[in-house]
Amino acid sequence: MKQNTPPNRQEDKQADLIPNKSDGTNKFLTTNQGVKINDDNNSLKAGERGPSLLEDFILREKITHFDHERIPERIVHARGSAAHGYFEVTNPIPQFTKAGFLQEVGQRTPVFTRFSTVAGSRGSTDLARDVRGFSVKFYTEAGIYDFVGNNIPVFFIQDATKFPDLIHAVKPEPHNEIPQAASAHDTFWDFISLMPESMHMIMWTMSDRAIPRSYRMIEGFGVHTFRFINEQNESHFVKIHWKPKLGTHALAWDEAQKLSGKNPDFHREDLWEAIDCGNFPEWEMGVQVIPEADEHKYDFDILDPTKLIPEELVPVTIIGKMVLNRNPDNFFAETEQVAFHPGHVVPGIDFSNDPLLQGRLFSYTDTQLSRLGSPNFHEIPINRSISPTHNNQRDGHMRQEINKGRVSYHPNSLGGGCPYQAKIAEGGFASFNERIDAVKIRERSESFSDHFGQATMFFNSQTDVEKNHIIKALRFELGKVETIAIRVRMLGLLSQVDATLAEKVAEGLRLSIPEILEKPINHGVSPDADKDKHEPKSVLSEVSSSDALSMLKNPTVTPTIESRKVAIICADGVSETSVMNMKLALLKENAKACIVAPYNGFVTTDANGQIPVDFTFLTGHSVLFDALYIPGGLGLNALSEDPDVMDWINDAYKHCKVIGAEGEGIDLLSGSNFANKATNPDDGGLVLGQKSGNAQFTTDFIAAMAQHRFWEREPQL
Ligand code: HDE
Repeated sequence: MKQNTPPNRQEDKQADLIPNKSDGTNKFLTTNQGVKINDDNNSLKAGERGPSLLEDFILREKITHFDHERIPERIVHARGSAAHGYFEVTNPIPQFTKAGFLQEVGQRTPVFTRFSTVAGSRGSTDLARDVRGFSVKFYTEAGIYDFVGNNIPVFFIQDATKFPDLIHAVKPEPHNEIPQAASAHDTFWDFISLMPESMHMIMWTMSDRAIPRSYRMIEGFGVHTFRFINEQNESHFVKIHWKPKLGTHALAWDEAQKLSGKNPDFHREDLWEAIDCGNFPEWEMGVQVIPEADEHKYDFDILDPTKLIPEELVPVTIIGKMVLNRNPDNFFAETEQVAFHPGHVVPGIDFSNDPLLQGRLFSYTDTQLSRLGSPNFHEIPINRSISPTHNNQRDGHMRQEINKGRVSYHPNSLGGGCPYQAKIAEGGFASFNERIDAVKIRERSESFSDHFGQATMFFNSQTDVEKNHIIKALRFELGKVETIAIRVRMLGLLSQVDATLAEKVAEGLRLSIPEILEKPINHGVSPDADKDKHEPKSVLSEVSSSDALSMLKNPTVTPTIESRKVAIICADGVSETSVMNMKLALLKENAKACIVAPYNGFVTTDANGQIPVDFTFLTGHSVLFDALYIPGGLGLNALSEDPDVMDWINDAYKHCKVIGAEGEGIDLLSGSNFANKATNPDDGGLVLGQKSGNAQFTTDFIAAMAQHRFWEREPQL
């Protein structure tokens, strides 16, 4: 029955979590058994200076619990950050799916979303060149639906059985556990150079997608083709996309590496702070829907996870939006214990036969068993469904549920047949009845043999700046590979993607591109397989270039500086009017201004006012900010003697950021690496105002910041 107002279950998960929350404010300190503790500072001893006694149950309990505080980290995606929020339907598509949470405009479902890096361990840097995980747990009325995707729409490999090999290759090398959270080492590129199917993904991971400015500025992709099932039990193939409201933006690679030292929690902090101050990150969810009849229509196989469907062929239809509006209360209880699984689906969503997806359907529950230690991980509050659960599964470590009665089997008569099965019409999940008539075979489909076509399409789709970043990333990564044969093999593969790309990388490595592409003995096929049939091919895509694949060409988002951070460089004698004007102007745009000075405490302005200092040149760095503003005011000149200040300014310029300067602030630039530009600017990212307090200046500065970076500066650096 249709309701007048759309169901709003947004708060249901928060309500569900309340009984599990605990707060010690104004409470006695107790043991886990509820006994009040009188002395938490001294263990029980035989005499003041004597040995400790085994009898001390308070000490034993405290130390034992501490000894077991750590659980195994995720084997991949160990480093992550998460937040609560909601998903709201904006454009229902009942013609494609009967999924209950996608039916009505305005309908809200609670979500918990976790972003992650892949290769690094739990304590590693946020700033690694890496894929980012994008997982969304939907607490729907029909049970949990998990979207478990990445910020890149394709993957390295086509078959799940290669996943352990891929991860062993990218993780720190096993003999010395070096390097942490980095793909720039021999074992990774050895594997990749023997797996031509990875070339499309390599183009993406070497692009700026792998060094995002913020988790709030990444896209999300389901990677695999899934199925939507409607009320008539008709199936459509579907690819799921998330598009960030703030657009997709990247850091500079040099900046990312410096940030790893200055603030390895940069992305974690950015997400936390944005939510904390009400700048709620938002994404639109879109779908590419492909009718069953079109399964074989394209020049690639839609079951092949190394392929995307160009938006030119199947446009993305936006169906809803996700808003993240609440930080977790406890990192371990929520972010660490949340367990995602691409196999957690609800009626209306089903799987395709993508062999990578099929393997994932096994892996995720299996990994939770060792990570969370029990088949009862679904009872952990963050994983608990808000729709009721009843079945005949029993017992196991840490069981919370107290099942009543003597019946724990089905069918039964003693329990009146309960819990009973649901008809499809009552919401029972029934797998899509796909017809399969096949021989059992351990082989890859020939339709998966195009390993280069879409890699070329991706490279073609990039702007010159983006192409250059890919070339430099490959020079960096392969330059760190010690085995020359691996570098050469990679050049051979790159030459299949794009001749200029390969040449430019080869130049950096001082190597020649091999004339004949070395045929690896085993590029993902068995020694008995028909080699000709599985010869890696390049099928040139009917879409030779797709704007949606370029971050810089993507015109869908209105430029904004919302939630961006500006460092205002100050010293005693700084112009109060300039600082205040800028602060106010930035505040109006919902951006953040931080005062930076040579010392903590406050700076005294030219009007004898005092402004509190947020960072010193020692505690911060320009890599932590999106732009620099150097106001006028006598006293600023003193900063020209400080090498730290110059380092801030030179790096901001090098990382193609906007630098605004007024009055004496401009003089400060004369000591920088780009002093010539500062007197004769032909660079839109250098905003110079002669007079302090000029309104046009702040407008120009903000407009320049909204362009994110001035990458065109790079060739002159
Ligand atoms: Fe995962 N992956 N994966 N993966 N994956 C895990 O599950 C696995 C793949 C993704 O925030 C693990 O709970 C296999 C593709 C994300 O908690 C594990 C294969 C995509 C996360 C696992 C893949 C992903 C994981 C480790 C190849 C993008 C983090 C911890 C067949 C569509 C979820 C865990 C979170 C986590 C297995 C490939 C996304 C071991 C076997 C492709 C975002 O089960």
